[in-house]
Amino acid sequence: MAYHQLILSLGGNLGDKAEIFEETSDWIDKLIGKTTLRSPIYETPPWGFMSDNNFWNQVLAVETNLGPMEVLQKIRAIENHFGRKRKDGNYLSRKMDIDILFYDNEIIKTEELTIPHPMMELRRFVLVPLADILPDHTHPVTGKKMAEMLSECRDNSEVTTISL
Ligand code: PH2
Ligand code: MG
Ligand code: MG
Repeated sequence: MAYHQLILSLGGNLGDKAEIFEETSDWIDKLIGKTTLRSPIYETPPWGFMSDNNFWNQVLAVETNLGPMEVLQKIRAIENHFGRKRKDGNYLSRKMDIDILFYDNEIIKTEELTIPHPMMELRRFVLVPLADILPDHTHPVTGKKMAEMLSECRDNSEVTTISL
């Protein structure tokens, strides 16, 4: 069966982040597919809300034979395992948030799911790790490469590598 290329953004700012990122990677492997590319992990300030807890962020490329909605269900199962709470319209601190950045070159807009992720161009915490692993990947809507999106991004928040 042909695999689909899924690009995921991982982020969390609560709990033992090293353990949570490692456990998340194991869950992705079991429930979604094999990780083929893994960016460094970055420490990043909370973007779009106030919190005393900095985030860790990372981007992964995963081969999956699941469809986009099935991937979303698995992601929710993993986030729920880490006690994810949701509140309409506001960002909350969390142990783990997994966002779908791309699913092949598909463009999807439903109530539940928008792919490519609509906020990625505004966020250095996404674009820096994304350009690390996929600098030449082309955005299916804007036609821009990831390295180009990063160089055009106005977000100037400080994004620093974590060495584990
Ligand atoms: N996720 C958000 C909102 N703000 N800030 C950082 N630094 N990292 C995130 O992953 C993040 C955020 C919404 O999901
Ligand atoms: Mg998110
Ligand atoms: Mg999310």
